[in-house]
Amino acid sequence: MASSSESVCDDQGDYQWPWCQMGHFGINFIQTDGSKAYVEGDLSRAYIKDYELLRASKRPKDQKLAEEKIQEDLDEMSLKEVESEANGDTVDDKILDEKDMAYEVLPKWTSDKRKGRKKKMKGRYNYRSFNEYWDVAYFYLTQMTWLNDFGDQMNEENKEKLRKKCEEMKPVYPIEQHENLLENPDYHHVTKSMIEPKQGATYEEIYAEHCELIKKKSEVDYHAHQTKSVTRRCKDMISRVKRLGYAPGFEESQLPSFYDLKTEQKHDKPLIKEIRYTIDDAFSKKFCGADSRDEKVEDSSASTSDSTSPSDSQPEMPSPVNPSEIRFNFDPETEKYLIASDAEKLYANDPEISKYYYQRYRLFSRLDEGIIMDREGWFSVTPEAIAEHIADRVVRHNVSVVVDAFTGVGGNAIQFALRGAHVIAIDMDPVRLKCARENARVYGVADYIDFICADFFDVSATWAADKKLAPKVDAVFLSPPWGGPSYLKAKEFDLATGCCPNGVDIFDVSLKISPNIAYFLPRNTKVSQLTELAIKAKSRMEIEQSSLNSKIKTITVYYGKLAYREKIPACDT
Ligand code: MGP
Ligand code: SAH
Repeated sequence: MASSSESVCDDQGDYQWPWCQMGHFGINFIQTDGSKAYVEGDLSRAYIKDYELLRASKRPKDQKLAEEKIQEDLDEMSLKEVESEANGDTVDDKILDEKDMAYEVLPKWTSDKRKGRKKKMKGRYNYRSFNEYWDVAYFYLTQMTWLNDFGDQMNEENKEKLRKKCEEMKPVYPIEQHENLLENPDYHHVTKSMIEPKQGATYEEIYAEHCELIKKKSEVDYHAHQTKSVTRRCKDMISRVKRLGYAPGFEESQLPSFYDLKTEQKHDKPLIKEIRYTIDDAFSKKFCGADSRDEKVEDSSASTSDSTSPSDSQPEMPSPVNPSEIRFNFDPETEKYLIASDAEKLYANDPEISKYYYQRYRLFSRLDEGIIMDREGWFSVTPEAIAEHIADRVVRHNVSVVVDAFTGVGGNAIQFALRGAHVIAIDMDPVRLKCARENARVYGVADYIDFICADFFDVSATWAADKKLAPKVDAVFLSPPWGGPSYLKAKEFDLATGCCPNGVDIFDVSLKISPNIAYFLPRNTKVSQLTELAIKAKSRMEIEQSSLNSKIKTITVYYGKLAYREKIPACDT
């Protein structure tokens, strides 16, 4: 089901931060309408570090503690470096080791021939068809069973000769049921019991019939074995993907249990289809109905107002205003509640936000130069180093116009612009969009960003309805609300019900603008749902974990030409 390519960290030198392909997968789907689809993609990880920004953000009373913690981390890192250097390893070797570990946990294609890694595992070879198996096994199967049935009629010398020849011709990877035919009672008296009543048959006729019978029986056993092995590999895949820190999106218990071999032997139809269907069914469950978006918008406003409502202890913040009355120029007098460097006082009794305040420079390294943010901005802005990396991934040769569909306070839009893209920044919240514009000014890139205060769904519909209004867009970046900081409470994040608006609808709408999509999501988002989006996009995909100082913080899923495929030339800057 999965394999890894030959080269190691191919693009590593190409991105600003070390990047590693953790594994490669290919999944066959049989959808509920019976149609087939195939998705190929990669699991990857970006190793981003921002210790300096984190260290600078700590609260004074925590300073000593923070220094010690960071020092510990740094010591541990340098210790590891010293240890691995002593072993002759380089930093690349360390990533290589991690990749190798990932490689080891992911199931491999049988054709994958990594030097020195191929182990002979009995019964583990995956033949492409029964015919392929029969080609390598027919001599052993027909002759050994002939010996089982008619050996008593041969002299000892011939018997021994045939037995030896059979052992020589035994396939390297026989299926489990064929491991030891001499001892397997199922393969004794197969022909004898059926043919003996036919009086007067010649040995040639009996032999021909014997071969037919053994072929049929072997085919049934072969399919039973394949089904069992697909189930086992799927279970392996699920648990190994979990071990890499992803949320597969379905449980091992959802896979069918091993079937009753006795009953199955009555069918001579390949069973592999059935098991695939069951697995794919788990992938291809229909998402909520078409109206779910409207519900979500309502939910979203509910949860937004919830999550943004100032806590009792907070200073009074202005009540919502009519968008038509919004001024897009920031007024430091009337809107001082937005000034990020003053947030310590503003959110003193709001632990949810003070947590972010004490990481403030990792959000915006230039925070003290006039950055502004509202409450939702604090917990949803993309940490600067991650946003920088995403921009590095997205803004390459052929990407010059990026739509940031959920701009928020501008964490990503600013980095796309700094990287040289022209950005169309959309957000339906006028206050947050104002923050984004002011923040872009702080970073000197406001002139490279068009700000549109609107619902992304309306913008997309308008562009789709009138092509003359639609700009030429190279890529769409999506970072919608995840329903507030509680998104990690559930074991797995559901794209459809967790995002507001519905994360699947968002993707559908984005596809109308560009096939090149980067989707910024919780680290516990169901892989199965992300894969389903790739079917819609008819594209490859890459699920990249952002490891920030060794903690997997978020994921970014790339579709279309943004997904890892081969070395992409870096931007000429
Ligand atoms: P977090 O909730 O701070 O997780 O979010 P963390 O750091 O694992 O929490 P901890 O309690 O384990 O320390 C991590 C990052 O995800 C934030 O810095 C944001 O960049 C992003 N993020 C979080 N939320 C709730 C949202 C959201 O609703 N929308 C978007 N686009 N990003 C979010
Ligand atoms: N990446 C941003 C954070 C985005 S938070 C940053 O780094 O700052 C998600 C944003 O989506 C919020 O600002 C919210 O107002 C906006 N949003 C929610 N629904 C929207 C919609 N339908 N259309 C446009 N923006 C929307």
